[in-house]
Amino acid sequence: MSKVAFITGVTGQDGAYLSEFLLKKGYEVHGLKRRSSLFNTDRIDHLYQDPHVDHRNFYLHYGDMTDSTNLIRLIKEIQPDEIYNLAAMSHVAVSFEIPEYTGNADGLGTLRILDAVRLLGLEKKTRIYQASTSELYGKVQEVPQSETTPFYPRSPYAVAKMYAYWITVNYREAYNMYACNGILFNHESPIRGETFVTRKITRAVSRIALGLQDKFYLGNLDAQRDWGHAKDYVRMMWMILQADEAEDWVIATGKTTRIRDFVHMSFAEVGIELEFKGEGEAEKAYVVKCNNPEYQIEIGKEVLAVDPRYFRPTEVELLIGDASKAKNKLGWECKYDLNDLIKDMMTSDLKLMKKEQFLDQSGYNTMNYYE
Ligand code: NDP
Ligand code: GDR
Repeated sequence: MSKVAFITGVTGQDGAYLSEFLLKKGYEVHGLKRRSSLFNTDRIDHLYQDPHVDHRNFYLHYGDMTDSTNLIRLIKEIQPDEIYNLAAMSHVAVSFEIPEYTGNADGLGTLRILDAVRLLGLEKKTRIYQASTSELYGKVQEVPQSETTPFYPRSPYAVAKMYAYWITVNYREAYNMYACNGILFNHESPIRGETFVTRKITRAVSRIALGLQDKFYLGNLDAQRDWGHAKDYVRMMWMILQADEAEDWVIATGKTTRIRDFVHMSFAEVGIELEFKGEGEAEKAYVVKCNNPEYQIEIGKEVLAVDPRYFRPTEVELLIGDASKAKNKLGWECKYDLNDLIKDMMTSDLKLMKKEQFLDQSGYNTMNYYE
């Protein structure tokens, strides 16, 4: 009998990679997807199976983290061996705009999953992975950050995730459930949401190199993040649920990089060298050299400016994780470093933008919305 997994947030970056990973391992995978007015399954369309054929191993169910009865009914039907609770309003800046919804989906949503398992008497059968986050560390208390570093959340998102973290620990201790927090540091990929900073950069750099866009805008260029590749991190989610004991785990690369250096490195992938001038809100980046004749870009061109509208009311300035526990006890290691990650993202975005360039040159309107 194959194991059965239920993934909330299946249409997101991690949900898509985790589905691929578990299907390869022979799991039957069930995913929770939201109803939307447009198709929202781009990232998992290659896994889709026609519901009219027999012997499927990938199923999608409509649902929402804010709907308890929906979650109880689905978990009752699916009887999962493992639940990966990845669904969340995951954008830190947006959580300042929709704090109540964020608390409901990200905080109470986690309670709904845990309580559904308890209510259905599945405590002994079902193992639960909770997508916790390095955002819990927030205002720097200690570096590098490990499982014992105190939390100091700095956004409605992080506060909601802090509730989710502790309710997971509480259900483990109160009801002897196998429930774990993976405290994952930032992880990115070619299918990262377009409004997170890494993907915003790799998309904009590709468009600028191909002449589809002149410049782009960012907020805080000095924040530092510990960036890994999502493929490495979903493998770890699975490893966490295979451990003998239910525990909480930090997953990180142990290296941190400033946003401005991610910008430099992404432009370097297309042979463009930049110089940053000015300070704070007046800071801008200009092209100083182009080593790749494929890209016709003017020397001295301004390609990046700071826009304070991307500043956050409270910022997380420095994240750098210590994943020694996961390395020593679970044998986890990253296959990708930051250079590999940027190469992967730039290769993919250049390919996508070349399609856009073709449409543009053929007289069709292409994307004109930037966030
Ligand atoms: P994404 O934003 O790419 O995906 C989030 C998923 O949650 C999407 O499938 C989204 O659906 C779904 N979702 C959002 N709200 C609801 C809701 N109310 N009900 C049901 N589904 C909902 O996030 P990632 O894949 O990057 O991250 C996965 C999880 O890990 C999230 O919980 C995130 O907070 C957490 N995390 C992420 C890190 C990262 O660096 N990527 C680091 C640490 C933690 P739709 O597609 O319809 O929007
Ligand atoms: P983060 O990721 O907030 O760390 O949360 P994001 O990529 O949004 O921001 C990283 C840093 O970049 C700065 N920044 C900008 N960010 C965005 N999105 N857009 C900009 O224009 C911009 N300019 C500068 C930010 O201020 C910040 O310091 C991600 C999410 O995946 C969470 O769900 C997850 O929990 C954490 O990572 C770990």
